[in-house]
Amino acid sequence: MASKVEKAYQLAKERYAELGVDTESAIQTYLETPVTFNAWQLDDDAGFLKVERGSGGGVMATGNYPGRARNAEELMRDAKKVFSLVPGTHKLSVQSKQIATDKDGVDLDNIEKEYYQPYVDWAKENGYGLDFNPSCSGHPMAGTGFTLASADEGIRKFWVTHFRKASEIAEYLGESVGMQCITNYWIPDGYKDYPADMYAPRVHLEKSLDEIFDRPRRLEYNIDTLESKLFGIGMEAYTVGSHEFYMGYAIRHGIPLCLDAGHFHISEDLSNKISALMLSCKELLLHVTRPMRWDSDHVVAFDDTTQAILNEIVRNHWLDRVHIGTDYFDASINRVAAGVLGLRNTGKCFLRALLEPTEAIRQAEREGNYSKRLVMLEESKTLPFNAVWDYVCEKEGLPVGMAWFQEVEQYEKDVQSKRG
Ligand code: RNT
Ligand code: ZN
Repeated sequence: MASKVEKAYQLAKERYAELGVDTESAIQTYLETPVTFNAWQLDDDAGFLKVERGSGGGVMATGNYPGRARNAEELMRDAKKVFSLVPGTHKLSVQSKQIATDKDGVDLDNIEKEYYQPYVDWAKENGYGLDFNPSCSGHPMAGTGFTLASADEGIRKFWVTHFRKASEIAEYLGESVGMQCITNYWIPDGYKDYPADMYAPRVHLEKSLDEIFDRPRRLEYNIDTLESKLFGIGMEAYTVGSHEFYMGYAIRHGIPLCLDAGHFHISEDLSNKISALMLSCKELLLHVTRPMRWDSDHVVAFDDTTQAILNEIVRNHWLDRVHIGTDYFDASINRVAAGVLGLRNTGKCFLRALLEPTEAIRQAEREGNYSKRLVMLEESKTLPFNAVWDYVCEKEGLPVGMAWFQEVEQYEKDVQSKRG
């Protein structure tokens, strides 16, 4: 006998079919397309290096909810729990500082691929992919506020070495896992107050990037992407790696950009930037996040801005050129719950985008019938999307509705609450 969920799905499927939408193919695309979850939600961006942590670095996890992952083993366990409660193909974006080794003396300029081998084994065993990023925040060598854009050759070289090594490791991750790795480069560099020279640090950054990319890269295994930002904590006046800086560099060198939804002025619309950039960039990486008043990285919600971003990629069939990743970290609630919720919300927006009767709406637009376009866009918001989502969860053997939360509560009791 068909379950309640199944019956609701059959009715929804008919409704969508009347509008020319094939729910089965939408579900298949949804399940096959990788979505990356940011591992720094689970360790509060702390990393596992034994070197003394520096302050600042432009980002900060706020909240002191107990039970964060204190090492790679705990991190993988938590990430696996997250993935087990979200339908789809999963990738974990690991930071270079999240080393999976106890070895003494490991620092960012001497990382080796074996320090990440446990992630490779874990990913292969579970059918996940891996993404990567070189991490600057909180490191003592970032203490002056400058890394790749530093005027100090010692500091600049340290970071160039780190980024070059990280890029090679990322290729190794992609090659051994069998799914291309996507790496995001983000550096905090900038000034708290207005500088007299905005140009020189950008010249240094350009030189560093040239040095990092000056090696034969194995793009089939990894692509590096450049992530700009308007400002960071403690860098309110000036950020070296601004949007214009990286856009220029990316286009000149054929390197993909990473667009973080929190890295623009709060009234700017990220979805509107994608089609403009796709004329000049072959590929993009997205950092889906929820900026509240500023780049606060709240847990992704099922909201209009996230929906608009996913709509844009799906409407234009860019799933092979625009890579979907998340970037949020909330340390004031259970981190696994935060992980599941943000990822499910990203997934819901993705599936809902795949279910939009886009062709019919575009037809109204081409005919200049903007009343009809608006009516259709509004009507499509209340189509029986949730019946399809529930069905995907049930079909994939996952809890339906908010039953996943009970599993997280149990996990908290059994695992996270026992951490010191
Ligand atoms: C920081 C950027 C960047 C980082 C990661 C860890 O503001 O958003 O994406 O969060 O590289
Ligand atoms: Zn980001």
